Amino acid sequence: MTFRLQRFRFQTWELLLCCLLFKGTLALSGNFWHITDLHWDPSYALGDDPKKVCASSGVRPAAQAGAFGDYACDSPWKLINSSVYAMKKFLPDPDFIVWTGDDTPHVPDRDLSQEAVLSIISNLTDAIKQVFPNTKVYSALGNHDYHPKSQLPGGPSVMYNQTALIWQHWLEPESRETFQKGGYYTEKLLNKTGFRILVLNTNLYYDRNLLTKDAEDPAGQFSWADRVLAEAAGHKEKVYVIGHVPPGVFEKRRNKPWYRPDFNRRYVDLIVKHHSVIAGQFFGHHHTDTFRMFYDSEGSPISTMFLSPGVTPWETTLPGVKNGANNPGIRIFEYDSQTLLVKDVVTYYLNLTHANAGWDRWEKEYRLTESFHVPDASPASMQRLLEGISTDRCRLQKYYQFNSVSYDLGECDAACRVDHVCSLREVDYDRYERCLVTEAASSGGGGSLPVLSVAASILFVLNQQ
Ligand SMILES: *[C@@H]1O[C@H](CO)[C@@H](O)[C@H](O)[C@H]1NC(C)=O
Ligand SMILES: *[C@@H]1O[C@H](CO)[C@@H](O)[C@H](O)[C@H]1NC(C)=O
Ligand SMILES: *[C@@H]1O[C@H](CO)[C@@H](O)[C@H](O)[C@H]1NC(C)=O
Ligand SMILES: *[C@@H]1O[C@H](CO)[C@@H](O)[C@H](O)[C@H]1NC(C)=O
Ligand SMILES: CC(=O)N[C@H]1CO[C@H](CO)[C@@H](O)[C@@H]1O
Ligand SMILES: [Zn+2]
Ligand SMILES: [Zn+2]
Repeated sequence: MTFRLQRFRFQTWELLLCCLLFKGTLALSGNFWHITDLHWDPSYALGDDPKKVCASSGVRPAAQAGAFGDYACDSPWKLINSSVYAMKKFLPDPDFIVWTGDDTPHVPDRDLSQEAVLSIISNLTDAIKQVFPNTKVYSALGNHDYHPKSQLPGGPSVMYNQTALIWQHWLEPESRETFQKGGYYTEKLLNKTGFRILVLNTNLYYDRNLLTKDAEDPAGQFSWADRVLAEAAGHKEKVYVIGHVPPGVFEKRRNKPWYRPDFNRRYVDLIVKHHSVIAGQFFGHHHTDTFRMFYDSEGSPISTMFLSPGVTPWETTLPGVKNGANNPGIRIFEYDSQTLLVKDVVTYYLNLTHANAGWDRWEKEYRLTESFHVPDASPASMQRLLEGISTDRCRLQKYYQFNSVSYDLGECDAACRVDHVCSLREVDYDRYERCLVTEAASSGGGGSLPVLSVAASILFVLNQQ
């Protein structure tokens, strides 16, 4: 009797203690949504001719077109709406939302205008605002959020002004000032002392941007960021950096960088110099699910850039990419609200084929710590994950499936492994080149890879003629 009573009391204590601990961890823990590359195509309409379903498919037929879209097309409104409501369903009250741009369809400039681009940005903004009326949104410009696309200027522009107006209820007054001058801004994260967010306009560094190609520091953004981060260190702040076009190289095609070389170098230097205050970098543009590592001069991992998957399923037209579509994805980051350390990453997705067949259910695709057996998403853990991807076939395959948001369930072969591992590891272009050589040499299987690439080069040359 007494024993049982004692035991019962003990359990009550246990329960109490447990509750207290649980409350403690809850208080330390926050979460936010990251969405990117929604690419709404207002022209999407089902019909008899698969080539006429959407303007964004170009000359490609939309062979599997359904209510939620097609892998050759950008998002119909139904998919946009569905993704925003899925956010509400899985996490209706996030601390904030990170939205990293690209709202308009992949169509020639002649089919858009300043007004058309602004109206698309405005419509998507309204959709997010309607579903999350009281949530702070940090919004970065993508290269498709401008007309003509990718030509974002390194100085004042009517479009920066108009976009600042569309986003004005999300912007502090001082943010609007820098936004009007260069499309970037910084604020205290959620207006809290000790926390900061840097919203960059890295479209200024994109090699397709002809307006900034001769500029040393377009819109003065680098020197501004350097100053803001130095001040952040002085104030003992922790900082998140968000933007659209990432530095480094695309992982789905060899040797495909985005930034001009000088800008790429300068970006890496900025992160290395200020890594002690930077708790995470969140970017888009790839439409794929991947990440990039940054190291100090001793080779220790010091920062991670998370590249979140896009909502649009649109198959890239970039020459040399095989199977370049993806399922629509959205993602929650869980973080330590005292340090901003990223603790976990949970990705949700819509199987587009399923959705079009009447099963429009967003589902959890994976949780980082569960699927890859890492304790958190710190730079050290992400480095461990990268080493796993590099050396373990199973991990590589898992990473590869998630990379396309479970669209491409095929095998990542030896050349594919090198492309992914080197782009994850080396943001610097020269180091990436060297990585290709050393990783190919360590790929094993003797001469099969060189023979294959020689064969591919010959085919390529033949094709050119
Ligand atoms: C958006 O999605 C919600 C939830 O599924 C649905 O109730 C609503 O009708 C949709 N609206 C549009 C315009 O598709
Ligand atoms: C943008 O707005 C600011 C403040 O209202 C104004 O001073 C500036 O001239 C505008 N710039 C352009 C390019 O329209
Ligand atoms: C941010 O905090 C300051 C004081 O810390 C306050 O004056 C200001 O109104 C706050 N801004 C918002 C948007 O809550
Ligand atoms: C998506 O749905 C299609 C059609 O039902 C199926 O073949 C495919 O395996 C599904 N993908 C995943 C990752 O479940
Ligand atoms: C919030 C909002 O204005 N959404 C509109 C965006 O455009 C689509 C398609 O025209 C409308 O259905 C939405 O109501
Ligand atoms: Zn995009
Ligand atoms: Zn982009």
